[in-house]
Amino acid sequence: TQAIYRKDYQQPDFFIDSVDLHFSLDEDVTLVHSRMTIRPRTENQKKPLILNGELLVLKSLKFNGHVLNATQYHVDKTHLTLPNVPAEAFELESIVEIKPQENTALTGLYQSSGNYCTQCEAEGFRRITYFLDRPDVMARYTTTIVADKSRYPVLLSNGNRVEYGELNDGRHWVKWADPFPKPSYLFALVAGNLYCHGGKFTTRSGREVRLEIWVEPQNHDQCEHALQSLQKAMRWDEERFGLEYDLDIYMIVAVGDFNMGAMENKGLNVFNAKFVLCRPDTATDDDYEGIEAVIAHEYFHNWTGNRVTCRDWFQLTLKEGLTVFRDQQFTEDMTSAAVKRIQDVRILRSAQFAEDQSPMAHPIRPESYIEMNNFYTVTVYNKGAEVIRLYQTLLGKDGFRRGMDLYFQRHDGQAVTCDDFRAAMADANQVDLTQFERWYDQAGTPVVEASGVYDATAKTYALTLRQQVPEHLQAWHIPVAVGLLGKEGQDLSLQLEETAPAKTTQVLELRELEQTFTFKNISELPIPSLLRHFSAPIKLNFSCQRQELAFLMAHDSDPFNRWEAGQQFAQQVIFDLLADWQAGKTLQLDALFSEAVLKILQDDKLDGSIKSLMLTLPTENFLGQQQAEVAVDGLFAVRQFVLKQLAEVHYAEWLAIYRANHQMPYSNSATAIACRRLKNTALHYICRLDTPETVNLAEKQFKQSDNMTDQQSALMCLVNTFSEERGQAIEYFYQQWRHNPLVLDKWFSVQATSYLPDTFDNVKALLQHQDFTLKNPNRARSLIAVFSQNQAQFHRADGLAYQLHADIVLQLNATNPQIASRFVSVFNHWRRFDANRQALMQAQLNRIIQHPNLSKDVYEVVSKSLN
Ligand code: B3K
Ligand code: ZN
Repeated sequence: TQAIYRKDYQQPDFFIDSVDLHFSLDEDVTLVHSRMTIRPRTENQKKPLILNGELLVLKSLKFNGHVLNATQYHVDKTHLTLPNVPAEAFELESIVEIKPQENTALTGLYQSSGNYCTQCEAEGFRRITYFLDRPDVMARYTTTIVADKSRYPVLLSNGNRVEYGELNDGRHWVKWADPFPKPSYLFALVAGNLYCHGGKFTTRSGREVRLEIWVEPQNHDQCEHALQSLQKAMRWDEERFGLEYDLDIYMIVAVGDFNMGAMENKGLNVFNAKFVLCRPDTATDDDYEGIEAVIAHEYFHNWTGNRVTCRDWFQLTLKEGLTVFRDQQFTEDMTSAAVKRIQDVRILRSAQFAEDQSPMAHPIRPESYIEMNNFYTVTVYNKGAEVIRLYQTLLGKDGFRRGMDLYFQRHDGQAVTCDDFRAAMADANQVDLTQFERWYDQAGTPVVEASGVYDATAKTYALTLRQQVPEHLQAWHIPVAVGLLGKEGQDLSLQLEETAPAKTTQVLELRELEQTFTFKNISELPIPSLLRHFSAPIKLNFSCQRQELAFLMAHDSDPFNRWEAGQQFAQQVIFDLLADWQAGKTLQLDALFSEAVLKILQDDKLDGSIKSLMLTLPTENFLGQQQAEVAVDGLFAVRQFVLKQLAEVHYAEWLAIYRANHQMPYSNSATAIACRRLKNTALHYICRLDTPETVNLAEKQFKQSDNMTDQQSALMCLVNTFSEERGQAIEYFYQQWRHNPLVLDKWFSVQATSYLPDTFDNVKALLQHQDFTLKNPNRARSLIAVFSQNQAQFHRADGLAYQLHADIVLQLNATNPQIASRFVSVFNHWRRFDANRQALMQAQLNRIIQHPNLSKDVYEVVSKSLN
């Protein structure tokens, strides 16, 4: 449990140039034979060779062909040390035994549905063989896999298949060679009985690449969307960034047991089946979009991550922030830019801003860690992506592209740092990005206050921006995109200098603590639209009247800010009602808000996806974050009140929208998706009334739909009613889908998201269900993680849900520490609640920290939380 610090980085003493691996896979013990060529970094150095290795049983060790005896090396739980090695290149050969069948942590080599697969990032390769398991050691790999042919007909690894053959004992073998040097975290191996959905892609330089999606045979009919997503991503990266794929084959394997979404191993991605498999009747529209985005993300890593990798794990955002930004841009181009932007900002604000407010807050480039796997966070990923977006906002799309080109020109084949990336952006555009480093080394969400003064005689509008910088920190470099609206809702033309070109959106660069920007020739009192398209990951405070919010909500030409105005409006309304609720007054919905919602409902020009987002209230979770102390019960009650009021007041409109969008036959086009989103948003409002009539509508959709989006939405509605149909639908869905694990996950999730008061009891009962298991991460998340986000039900005042949650964390701690650590993180926010809940959560944290054999993963999170 020792922390590792960024400032302590040192170059490796040795490099490994090549490694030849030989796996003999067996149900009992698997043998891993490795032969490495190793070279000291500097001439005449006298350093011991210290290799990483965990849970390995060393069987033999040879140095330049000679067997070493036990006095010549030292083995402990985490390392193999050779105290005396010569100052020139040498060969080291080892044989170790491992037991993948007992690996429940799902890192290193493990089994899923009887097949073998690997997960090496961040530090899993050391559970396979002794190695310099760090990203700045890049080697050429060859991999031979030997296994029983009938049980493991398919044997895959990175690169190209170069040789294969059969043995006379029923086993066969395949040898793979990867021509690109890579860090160990990108190694992969898969062996099993798998079906291949094949395709191809011709690169813009005319090379043909074979594409293969490997899945368990029963899933053969759920691969086409994944294949098409891959082809789209490959084309897009050529067009947008000039980046072409570099091997002759690209493989994706879907596995049922996986700790996260997917992994970008060179030429052999391993995916959580959830991000590969889909069919209209089993996967929702959001699942389809998720698959396209994750397939693209892993593909984009081939350049941003694999060709240019990280020098050390503190640099993780170098590849993750950049790759998330790239996949966001891809999705913006493939679907709707505004919808995607709103969705991304929602994630950022609900999860990342919350992380910034928690004891786990860290800069996108952390300064220290105990367990690296704890730093695959929304901060490193999603705030990291926002920081990359800032470069593009400051430099323009072309300037950003110039920076990317220079980055690849300088660093292809290298393991580099975030500073190298920033330098490429600065040098390619001849700008000074020194101050920009604050985004990498300062944690927390910057807060900016804005205020404006209109001078009617001078015809100027002066906007003052002030950043609140905590004492130990320095001012950030913040681009704030600004528009000004005239009385008719039109964009005014904006000019800062007489000579500068006028624009309707100006990007202001805030670098000082306080700056005033004066727009000229403004002939009427404007309504400002600030931080358009959320041009920086900050909190912007600008006091706005409800009339102005309603105006922006109806007119802003920036779709993001139009949505944003609606959210702010809703938030004001909810907080005012909360004050009434707390004072015991009767609640009454603000008429102006209700009218603004009606305008959105009736706006024919708005696409259904945007409209749904505009008709969705901020979550309890998000609202709670805006409070000094989360008012769990009050927020729940008030938000339910507003939803029910909107449902009742506009009932006729909801019904009309429902009917108008219901008949559309299934397709996965953007238009069809938009219709389903709008229709299902309407259904949710309608079902708030919980009358026989509304229940009937949901039930009809539930039974008659030909696609999972509609079926799941209807089920969700029914689960929140007190009807008889509720139980029937739950049972019907179970019988229909009990043999499809990904759909069964939805069945658990839907029940865990219910806002009815019996949800905790249901969750407890579901833990005992024959199909529930903590061994499978998707299943565990579908019930436990989903329930822990159900604010009002999870944060019950009696603390029973906390206790149950802690029990589960302790169970998982022993089997899968990565998942345990993710789950325990809900308690990070304990200090934001009332005294009673604080005490209850703290008690569980204390119980966990006193547990013997706590994993590094859980220890790090809980100890920081209690600190
Ligand atoms: N790079 C992997 C994440 C690995 C997580 C290790 N605990 C997936 C991705 O970001 O693409
Ligand atoms: Zn990634």
